[in-house]
Amino acid sequence: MEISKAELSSAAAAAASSPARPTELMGAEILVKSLQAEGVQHLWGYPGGAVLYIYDALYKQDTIQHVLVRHEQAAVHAADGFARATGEVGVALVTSGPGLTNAVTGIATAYTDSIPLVVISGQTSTASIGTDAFQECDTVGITRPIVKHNFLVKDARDLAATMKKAFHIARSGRPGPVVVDIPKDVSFKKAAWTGYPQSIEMRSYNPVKKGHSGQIRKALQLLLSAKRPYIYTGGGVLLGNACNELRTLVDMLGVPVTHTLMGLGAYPASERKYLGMLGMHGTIEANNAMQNCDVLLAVGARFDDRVIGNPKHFLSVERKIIHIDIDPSSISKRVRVDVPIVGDVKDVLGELIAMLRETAARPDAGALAAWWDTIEAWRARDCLRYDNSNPEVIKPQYVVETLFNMTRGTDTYITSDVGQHQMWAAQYYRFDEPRRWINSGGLGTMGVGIPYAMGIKLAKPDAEVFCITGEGSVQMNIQELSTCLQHNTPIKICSLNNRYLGMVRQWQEIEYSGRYSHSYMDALPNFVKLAEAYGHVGLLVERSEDVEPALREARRLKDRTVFIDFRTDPTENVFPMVQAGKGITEMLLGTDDL
Ligand SMILES: Cc1cc2nc3c(=O)[nH]c(=O)nc-3n(C[C@H](O)[C@H](O)[C@H](O)COP(=O)(O)OP(=O)(O)OC[C@H]3O[C@@H](n4cnc5c(N)ncnc54)[C@H](O)[C@@H]3O)c2cc1C
Ligand SMILES: Cc1ncc(C[n+]2csc(CCOP(=O)(O)OP(=O)(O)O)c2C)c(N)n1
Ligand SMILES: [Mg+2]
Repeated sequence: MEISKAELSSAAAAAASSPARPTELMGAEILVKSLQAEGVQHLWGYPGGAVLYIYDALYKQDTIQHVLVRHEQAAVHAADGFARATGEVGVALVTSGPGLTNAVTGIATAYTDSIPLVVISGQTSTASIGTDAFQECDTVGITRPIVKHNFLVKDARDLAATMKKAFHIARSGRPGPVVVDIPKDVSFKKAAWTGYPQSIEMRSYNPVKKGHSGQIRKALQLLLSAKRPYIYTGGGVLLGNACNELRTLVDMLGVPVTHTLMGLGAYPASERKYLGMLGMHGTIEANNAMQNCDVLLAVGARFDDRVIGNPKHFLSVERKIIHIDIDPSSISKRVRVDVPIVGDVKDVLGELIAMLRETAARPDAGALAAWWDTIEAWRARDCLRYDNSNPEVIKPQYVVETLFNMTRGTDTYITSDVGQHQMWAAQYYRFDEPRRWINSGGLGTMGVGIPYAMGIKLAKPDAEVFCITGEGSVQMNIQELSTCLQHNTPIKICSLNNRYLGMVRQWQEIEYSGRYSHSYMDALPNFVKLAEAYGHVGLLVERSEDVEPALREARRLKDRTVFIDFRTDPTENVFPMVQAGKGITEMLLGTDDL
């Protein structure tokens, strides 16, 4: 089998003019042809016995670039980062047994944030399944709770249709990861190839797109009658590519808007109508507006516990809630809502805007002005202010702010890991565009930062990709620095090195009376030398005045991966903070509140 770019385009032309002549192909070849038919250009993976026929088929084609990672977890994270930044389905390939179990964290991470992935895993041959064969594991069983769907392909004749289904399920409705487990003999056996299916029928899977017009009209009436309206949006607006619709709606109504950690960039952060992120580390104005609004429009957001805080406190006030979500199981899951609308956010907001255009009615201008006055008073407290007066100490917030000021308006992607640095990145980098902020929210997986960045850089070679990380998280997938070199994905790693598992230390300080049990990062490597050992550039920054020059130097070295080890204030905490069990307006604003 030779599947070249030239063959692909002539095959497409031939398919359009005459019915395809069946040819016999190996399962592995059918798989590769299916990926090509899906337009897959990048694939992250790691070989092993059960997938060697697939690797052989990949060897004989030139349209899909395979990236050899150093750990399967990173393969899935890289595919996931690619999917988050591009909106396309990310694809990863792993071998059976340990290959798959290594991929589990990546799959679960994508699942909790509703990211479309197809993960292909090798499996032991069909005849040996269930015999404790070498590198056998129950992939379908292990991944069942962390996938949107999974398949075990038992016959090469089913491969093309299964791949078609897998891609369709991953990207439609509420997106999510799909695992396709392929036994070795299925990738070896031959079957007739009549071309990739144009369409597939799945009677039991028909996600709703269009919302109920009656419910949308009710929602509009509520919004128009509101005295203190508020729009709270989440990852669903980005996943549904509905940022233009959101922007139109917010601007037509003139109402305040907030985003969850997963929704940053949906509405430009530099606009006044944006109140900042809400939730555990949200701004005063975003959280107070959430509690004090009289009509709340929730769009593609799932009322996470980090967003509403103590549910009793959240529900202790009267407000009407409208909830738009494509997944009926998200609605009234954590908070009972008044106007549920099941549908795709783009369709529903489109219809809402059309109805709004048909009427001259608008929210009461006087009431809205008073609401804005209240909000501005909250905003005036400037809750993200921090003390940057000591030049001997690098404040982590300052690093992020400086990076934002330097890259503002450019084609820049920011990935992060998990911890305090993640929250500072979310608070101080002001995202004006969607899909520029790539992080793990639901599972909170340390170790995603580098793989996310290298996945994005491959898809967006002309963009600048920064990974804001911590010295704890970055060590969880640091081996991928090697992949970055081999596959030429130059990224910039900004490690806010506080020598602590800072987020853990912060909780121990506040909730465990300062008993710092195993949150100190001792015996750290020399990150500069480590970066150099991997063939990259390492920079050490210990003074505030060197932050900007170091970032400038990293950007100047366009084609190099640069690791900047910023030695930041070890005891800085993330504020505002809503403690466990507290209401979202009961925020700690600084160390004085402790
Ligand atoms: C250390 C740490 C601190 C955190 N602190 C905060 C915090 O302060 N504030 C905060 O907000 N989060 C915080 N998080 C993240 C939090 O855990 C959740 O991941 C996040 O709040 C969930 O965001 P979301 O509601 O937008 O849901 P997502 O997980 O993004 O879910 C998206 C929703 O949209 C729906 N949807 C998907 N596609 C469509 C479509 N096309 N049309 C309609 N609906 C669609 C889905 O069904 C789902 O219900 C923190 C995480 C960590 C690790
Ligand atoms: C895989 C994994 N293990 C443990 C945790 C719990 N956890 C959350 S934040 C954090 C500390 C992160 O430390 P670091 O990367 O240095 O970031 P900092 O908080 O210091 O900015 C830990 C251990 C996690 N989120 N993920
Ligand atoms: Mg740290």
